Amino acid sequence: MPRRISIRQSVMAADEKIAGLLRRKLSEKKILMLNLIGSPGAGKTALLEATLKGARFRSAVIEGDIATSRDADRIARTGTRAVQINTRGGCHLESHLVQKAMEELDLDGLDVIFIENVGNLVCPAEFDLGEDMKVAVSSVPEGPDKPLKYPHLFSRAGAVLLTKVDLVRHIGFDRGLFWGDVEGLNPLARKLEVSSLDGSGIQEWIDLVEKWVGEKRK
Ligand SMILES: Nc1nc2c(ncn2[C@@H]2O[C@H](COP(=O)(O)OP(=O)(O)OP(=O)(O)O)[C@@H](O)[C@H]2O)c(=O)[nH]1
Ligand SMILES: [Mg+2]
Ligand SMILES: [Zn+2]
Repeated sequence: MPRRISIRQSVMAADEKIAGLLRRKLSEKKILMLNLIGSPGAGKTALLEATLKGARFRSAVIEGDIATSRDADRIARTGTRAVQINTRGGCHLESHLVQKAMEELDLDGLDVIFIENVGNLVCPAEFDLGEDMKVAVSSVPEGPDKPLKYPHLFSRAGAVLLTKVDLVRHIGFDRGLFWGDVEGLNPLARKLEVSSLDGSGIQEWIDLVEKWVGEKRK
């Protein structure tokens, strides 16, 4: 049993080392990398589609899914370069997978790499992929109680996005509870409400990413 623990620790250590290498490379190339994390169906790909249609910065997307290239195909239809990683059962992305995907990208022409992690509110929060920031994506139909029930992601995220806010008038949502709990866990996180369906909040989100791109260039 102790042997098993030590193997796991060495795998984790190797992965952290790769994350460090990726972070250095991105820093050299002045590319911002955002790691989007949220439940299956929270609206991560829809958010990316809306972002890429409206953004002026040059982007690429790394898609993480257990199977299929459906999300990468959706991103490619916006005219943005997308690389699909299939984890074949793995419930989160690890840095060696991101490293492989990055080899497929022409880094010289890029301002931002968006990673869409495997749909999962739990373990993706534990893994460093070399990103500048984890972005928590939580949607209205999931309910407002999620931040305190899944605190690791919400407390580590640099930004928290509440998606599908167009649905509030149909199904209700206690915004006070949701944002109060996020604030309690993570007062420094940027907090935004968006709808990829009606476009509300999307420009504000794009402006925020653009500001981060500017900060990374300096
Ligand atoms: N009403 C509404 N529906 C949305 C919105 N964004 C996404 N959806 C719907 O939610 C469903 C899931 O959206 P996706 O963008 O595929 O979600 P995802 O988080 O990428 O899902 P996985 O990659 O499977 O984890 C789709 O049926 C979308 O049409 C939104 O802003 N409002
Ligand atoms: Mg998706
Ligand atoms: Zn996992």
